[in-house]
Amino acid sequence: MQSKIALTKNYRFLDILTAFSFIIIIITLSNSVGLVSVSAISKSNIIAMISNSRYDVTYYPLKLGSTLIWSNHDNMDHKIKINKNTTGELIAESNTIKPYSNFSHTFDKLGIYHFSDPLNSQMGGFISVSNDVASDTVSNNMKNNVNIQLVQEPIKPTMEKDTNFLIDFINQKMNKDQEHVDYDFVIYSVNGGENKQVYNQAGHSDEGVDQATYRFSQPGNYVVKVTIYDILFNPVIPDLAIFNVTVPK
Ligand SMILES: [Cu+2]
Repeated sequence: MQSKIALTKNYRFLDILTAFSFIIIIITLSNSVGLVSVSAISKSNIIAMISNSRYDVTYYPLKLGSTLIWSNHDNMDHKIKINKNTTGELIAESNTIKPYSNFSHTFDKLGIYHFSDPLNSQMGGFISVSNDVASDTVSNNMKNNVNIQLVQEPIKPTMEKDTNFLIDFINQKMNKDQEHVDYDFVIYSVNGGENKQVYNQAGHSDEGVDQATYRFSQPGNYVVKVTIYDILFNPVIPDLAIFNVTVPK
C-alpha cells in the first residue's frame, strides 16, 4: 500500500516536472521565435535632418507601402511638406518637428514625391515610390558588427539613365543606423574578365545612410564593393560587402 502511494506521489511529481519542462520549453521557443522575427524586421526607412539645415539623403527610393520617417537630428525646429512631384498636389504636412522628434508618412501610391521644409526654403528632396526597388544586406562575418545594406532602384538598370543607390550601415546589436562611418563605394565592370573601376565615391556618413547615383553606359556584369574603414572616428579592420549588378542590353 505504502509503496503504491509513494509511486503515485512520484508520478505526480513527474507530472509537475513535465509540465514545468513544457512551460520552460515554450518560453524558450517563444523567445527564440521573437528574436528571429525581430531580426527579420528590416530597419526603418529614415531621412535625418542634420546640422546646417540639410537632409542626409535627398533622393530616397522607397518600396510601395513603406513608411518613411523624418527624424530631426538638428538643433532647430523643422517641418515637412510632401507634394506630388508631377502635380504639386499636397500629400501631407507635419506640425513643427522639434529636435529629437519625428514625422512619418506611409506611401501607398506609386510616384515621385517632393519633400520640403516650409521653415527652411533651401531644404528639399525626392522620394521615389515604386516596386522596382531591390535591397540586399551583407551581415555574415562582419568584424565590426555593422551590416552593409545596398538598396538599388531600378532593379534592372537602364543604360544612360540614373541608377540610384542607398548605402546603409546598420549596427547589428541595435538594428539601427550606425553613425559616423568612413567608407568607399566602388563600382567595377567585370565584363569579359576585366576588373575596371567605373565609379568611386569615398565618404563619411554621419547618420549611417548615404546615397549614390551612377549611369551605366555598357550592358553586362558589374560588382559594387562597399568597404568600411572607420567607425565613430576610429580606424577599424575593414569590412567589405560585395554586390552583383547586371545591366541588361
Ligand atoms: Cu560623422
